[in-house]
Amino acid sequence: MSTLVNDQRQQLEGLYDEMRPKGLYPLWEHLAALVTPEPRGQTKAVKWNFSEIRDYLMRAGDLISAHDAERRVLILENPGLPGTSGITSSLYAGLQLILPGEVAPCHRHSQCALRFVLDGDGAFTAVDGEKAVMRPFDLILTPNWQWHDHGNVSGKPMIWLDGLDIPTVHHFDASFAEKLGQEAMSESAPADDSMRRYGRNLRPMRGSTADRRPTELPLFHYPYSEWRHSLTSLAEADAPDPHLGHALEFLNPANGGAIMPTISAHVRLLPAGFESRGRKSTDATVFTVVEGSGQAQIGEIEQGLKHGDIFVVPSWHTLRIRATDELVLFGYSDRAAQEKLGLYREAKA
Ligand code: GTQ
Repeated sequence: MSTLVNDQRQQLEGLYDEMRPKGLYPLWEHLAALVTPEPRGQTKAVKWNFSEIRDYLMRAGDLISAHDAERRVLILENPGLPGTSGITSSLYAGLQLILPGEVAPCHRHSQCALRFVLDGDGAFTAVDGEKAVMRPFDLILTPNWQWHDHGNVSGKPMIWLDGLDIPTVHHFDASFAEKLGQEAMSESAPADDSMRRYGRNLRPMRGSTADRRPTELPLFHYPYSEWRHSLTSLAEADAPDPHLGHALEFLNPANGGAIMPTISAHVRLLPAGFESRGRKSTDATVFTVVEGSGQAQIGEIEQGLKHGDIFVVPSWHTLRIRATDELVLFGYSDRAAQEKLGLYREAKA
């Protein structure tokens, strides 16, 4: 626009002034910011530490019950996305606390959720009346519109990471939610029924869990004992991928695709001393450090990594990870959604 002569500029500004109240704007002033040659999001490469959040969460636990809060959760909001409750532009993260004897009452909503256990052992999430016993570093899903309640029958506080697609559902203005009206749903199946039927790359030929759960998403529990065993075996059998380390994606056994329509999740193991090559992708990813320590370079930002850290790798930021000791990470992203929309890209540095 700088080549325009003053008079022309003035006339254009006059035109803009007249149009603005009518909700009309010149694309030629905005095009470069709207259709960018590469992603230019506001999501920042930030990090939280679990033990610090835990202290705040326990203080909240003294002040409000899980029942009164409905969900007693501290939201991890990205400082680049103030007011959105998003940890990335499409995903949400929170840490949820359930104290011994408490129940987070049964509800369902359009949002998909995953739970990744960080502290405590033996609480449960019930999905449509089927309980999954939650052990450290287990992954549990509550797919959209499934009734779910959480209860802590163990003697210790239970804390997990909630990963939801709240900003995505908000973006589409497609949020519905309802409460069951009773604390817990009555049991519809024995605990771990789905895992027994679908958890080992098999599926029942009849009498299926999918008779009462959605056929397209029969499994909702991926125990640490199993995924860690798979990672160990992979690491013993193979050299690490130079960009990812040893990485395994959690799959939906019904179709071999991502665990939920909007969220993908994976784990990766980086051997002690391993340094990954740079890689970037369009799916901003939320990671938590399950085991070990190291260093992440995320674009221009360096983050030290230790057990309990939760950190964000924004879209199209090159990630390099150095493992000091054997490092095990869990990560989730909106890759599942982006692939369906034809948006997903990745590049190696
Ligand atoms: O457990 O259902 O962190 O509905 C945010 C919204 C957890 C849940 C969150 C939710 C839940």
